[in-house]
Amino acid sequence: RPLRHWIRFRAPPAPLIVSCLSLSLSLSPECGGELTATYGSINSPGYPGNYPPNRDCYWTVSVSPGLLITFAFGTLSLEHHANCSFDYLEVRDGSSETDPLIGKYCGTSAPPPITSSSNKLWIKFKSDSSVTRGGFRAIYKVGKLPLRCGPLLAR
Ligand SMILES: [Ca+2]
Repeated sequence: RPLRHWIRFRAPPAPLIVSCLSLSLSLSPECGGELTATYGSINSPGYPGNYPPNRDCYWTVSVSPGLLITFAFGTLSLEHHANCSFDYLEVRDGSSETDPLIGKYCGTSAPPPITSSSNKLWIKFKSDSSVTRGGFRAIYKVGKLPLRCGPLLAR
């Protein structure tokens, strides 16, 4: 008898159904990924349509050692906020969210092209629960290290 009470409280049917529905909706369209080609592009989920709310997308660009990555926006249109606290694109100089922040972007003011200091970039797109815009599209390409780093060019 105590067991029946426990089950009734721990598994209420209605909230379970709701959470399954919202989970499947929140995963489409897909976003994020691991990029290893010498050039490529990334865009917000659903681009050029509005991105969906409540998304967290992660991309890593990882190319051969000795190459640097230049990352440039084609378009940027995210919900505006003074500190980009709602929807934003975050770019870090490395392979994880603990690497140095290059920039956090929102609104429509796309920055000039970014160049990494190594062969890896980490990118995150986040949207909050309300107000969506057209999103972003960005391209990247790789280039060799500056000539002063000559020995590394020998790879
Ligand atoms: Ca938003």
